[in-house]
Amino acid sequence: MDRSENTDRPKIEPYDEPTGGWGSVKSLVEKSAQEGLLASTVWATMQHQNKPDGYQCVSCSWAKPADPKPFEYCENGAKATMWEITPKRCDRDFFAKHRVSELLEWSDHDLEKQGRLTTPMKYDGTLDQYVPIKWSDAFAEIAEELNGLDPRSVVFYVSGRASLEASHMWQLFTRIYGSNNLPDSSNMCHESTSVGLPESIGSPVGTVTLADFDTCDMMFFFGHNTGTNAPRLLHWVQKARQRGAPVITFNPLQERGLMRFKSPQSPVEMLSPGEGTKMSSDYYQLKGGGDIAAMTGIAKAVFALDDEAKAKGGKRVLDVEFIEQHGHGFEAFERFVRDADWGEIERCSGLARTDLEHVGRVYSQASRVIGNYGMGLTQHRHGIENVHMLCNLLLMRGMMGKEGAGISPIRGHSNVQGQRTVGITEKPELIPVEKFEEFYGFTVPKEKGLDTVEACEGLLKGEVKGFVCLGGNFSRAVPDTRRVEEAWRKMRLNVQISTKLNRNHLLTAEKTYILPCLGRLERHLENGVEQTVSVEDSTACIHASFGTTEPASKELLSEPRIVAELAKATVPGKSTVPWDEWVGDYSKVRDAIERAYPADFKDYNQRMGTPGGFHRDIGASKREWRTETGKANFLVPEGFDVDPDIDTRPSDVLKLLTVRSNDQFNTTIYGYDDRLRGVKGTRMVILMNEEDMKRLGLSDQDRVDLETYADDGVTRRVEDYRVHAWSVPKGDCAGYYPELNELIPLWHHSRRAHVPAAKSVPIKVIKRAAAS
Ligand SMILES: Nc1nc2c(c(=O)[nH]1)N[C@H]1C(S)=C(S)[C@@H](COP(=O)(O)OP(=O)(O)OC[C@H]3O[C@@H](n4cnc5c(=O)[nH]c(N)nc54)[C@H](O)[C@@H]3O)O[C@H]1N2
Ligand SMILES: Nc1nc2c(c(=O)[nH]1)N[C@H]1C(S)=C(S)[C@@H](COP(=O)(O)OP(=O)(O)OC[C@H]3O[C@@H](n4cnc5c(=O)[nH]c(N)nc54)[C@H](O)[C@@H]3O)O[C@H]1N2
Ligand SMILES: [Mo]
Repeated sequence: MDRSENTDRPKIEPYDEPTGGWGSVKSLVEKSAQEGLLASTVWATMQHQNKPDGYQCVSCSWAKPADPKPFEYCENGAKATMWEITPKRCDRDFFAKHRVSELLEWSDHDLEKQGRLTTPMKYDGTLDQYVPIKWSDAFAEIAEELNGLDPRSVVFYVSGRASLEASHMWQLFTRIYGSNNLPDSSNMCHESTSVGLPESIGSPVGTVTLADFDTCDMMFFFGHNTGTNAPRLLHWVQKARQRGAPVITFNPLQERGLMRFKSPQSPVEMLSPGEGTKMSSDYYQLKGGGDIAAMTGIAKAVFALDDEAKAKGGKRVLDVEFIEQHGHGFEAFERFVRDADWGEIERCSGLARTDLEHVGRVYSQASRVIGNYGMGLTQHRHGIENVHMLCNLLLMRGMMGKEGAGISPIRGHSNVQGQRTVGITEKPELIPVEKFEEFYGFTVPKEKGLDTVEACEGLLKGEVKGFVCLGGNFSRAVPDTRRVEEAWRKMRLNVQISTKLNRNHLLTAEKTYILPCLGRLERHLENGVEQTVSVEDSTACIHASFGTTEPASKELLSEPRIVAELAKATVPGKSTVPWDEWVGDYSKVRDAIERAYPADFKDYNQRMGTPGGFHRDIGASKREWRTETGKANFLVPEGFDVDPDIDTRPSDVLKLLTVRSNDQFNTTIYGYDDRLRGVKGTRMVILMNEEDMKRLGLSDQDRVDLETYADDGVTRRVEDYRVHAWSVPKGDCAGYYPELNELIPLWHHSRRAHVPAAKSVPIKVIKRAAAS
């Protein structure tokens, strides 16, 4: 594969500008020019972004306010929009010119850069090329293939962008066909949340809405790169800072967004000199994986302050009433924290006791606290325990289910949370099985399906024979790239419903199809009537999304239409789902969702246009704990080590954190600059602590190979990376996903949630012999 670089002399220099600001504006102007987009087109489209009567951004899932600003979008949301409305086309002429083996040498960036897919295509092995196929033939052939396979050997992957309507139809189709193999991108992302939060508080999603962000008096950020991955949230952080609320951040890397920010929405800020708002009142570069230790230290400080208050007869620091009325398991948690040794806490977190005591004091003085977190907590062997621990920390002070307080998992894809809500899950116990059976006259398979890691294991064992993907770039997003790619090509069937060409399309199976679809920004006409879709944001609010732009090609079909046609061809007569009626009027799909999930979707069609969306029925937001104990559970971790099964003791083993740049959306690489980290022209860098570099005999710009340190007989290696000294804790290093996924062993994942532990990969950095 081509290198993820565009110059021979990449430049890396510290970026000390604020996030937002003019850098952001400049980056957008450059991107629109590269896409060949007229400023007027971009402008006209973007005015509708994240508006109640417009479309919901296809980038991240951050909440959409009821009273949007004139420009309710960020640099990265705008890039995602431009990437979708690009005038470039990856059409039949393109495929006629390039053989698949040639395209396999291209980089991710160059593949997607070709523009929107326009025509259904089928791979022709004798030509080694994709050739056009009629839609009706594609559906008939895929149906025949599916019916020739055991449903348990076929996987129906969903990446988190498809609408609630398309997703609900997709899971029904999969189950009528006979499988619960419904992994989605959430399996690589917030699954530690989906498993951990219900155990703690009885809700699979966060408890806060934007109203809480407006009234909180303190925030925590654990392991989220807000400036790149949910930049609109920075406005709420900035407002909180301006009203004096402390914001305390824990992250091994110094991420600009949570350090300095200038709002591009504010002419006054943009035109004034200076560094913008200081976003985190305190920023702690803890060791990767040190969060349980750090949170234990904070909790220990809170207990000590509470002891003092009690002794003096003052106001308690613990919320004793809350703990008594709502808590379960508090005593065991208290014992764990009180018994914890400060030396051990300092060693595992990499932070000083005095710092954690300071955080404990600040926390003790606040009365409405939000705990935000991202992949830095979820993508570890102990991802679930990380989530439990943040709940414990909030619960001990009653910071749950009251105004201005609660837990805030910052979700990724723009509808990833919603897909789970409407039935995308491999676990049948999470769906209303009896209702589906009663409404549609078919038997839902009861056997648990495959999640992402299990689907990969199935591939490696040769048991998975077919993959049908509703969006995404599965093989590129998962661990153990080389092994998964090899196994993928041995399958019988590969079907990709997509908007852009990516590497997963090039891993051809015996039969391979690309089915191009409309994007969310485009008008969906069915029956001559414009259709509307809907999505759920990170704060569990549901919004309508109206497509406004002209479709990229006349041949494109909408995702609901493609699902319906696949279902009609594959499982005719096997259920009473009125596929055509639903596709002719998406409001009928919403009626069906409301019937299946009445509490969450009451008056769905009427309410989905509500500015700011309508909030789902989240028990924990009202202090209703839908847990087995009926209480909010304090859950005690086994210990501080996030990777108990990995031996990182050898002195030349480092822990690799794989992260996103400011110029990518997951496997979609917009460009090679990570402006907010000052890395330009390359993604093939490994950012290391200077002392580690010295210790390992490395200097800046040295060329190195990276190899996974694991004792499983598999060599995992990437070559010719460039070392760069960086502000990162000793023993940790960082680099970019997805290029480094080759280094993650498939078995290295959160133990119960199966989220790949992409934030703690044990590697060795090996200096290359100098070129002669
Ligand atoms: N522009 C843009 N926006 C996106 C995406 C994108 O690719 N581009 N992707 C979307 C998706 S699907 C998702 S899931 C989200 C992801 O958004 P994030 O959750 O921000 O994901 P990452 O980029 O992986 O960054 C994780 C952060 O955690 C830190 N970290 C790593 N290890 C640890 C640790 O052990 N402890 C702590 N406390 N911190 C740690 C890293 O330094 C990094 O700052 O963003 C969504 N939004
Ligand atoms: N090492 C490492 N690995 C990771 C992560 C990490 O932090 N580190 N993060 C993980 C996370 S959080 C996630 S969410 C996954 C992401 O995994 P995926 O969701 O599978 O990947 P994406 O890159 O978002 O998918 C991009 C493709 O989606 C298609 N697409 C875009 N828009 C649409 C649309 O509207 N409809 C359809 N049908 N297709 C569309 C395009 O063809 C595009 O090429 O990666 C995971 N992998
Ligand atoms: Mo994600």
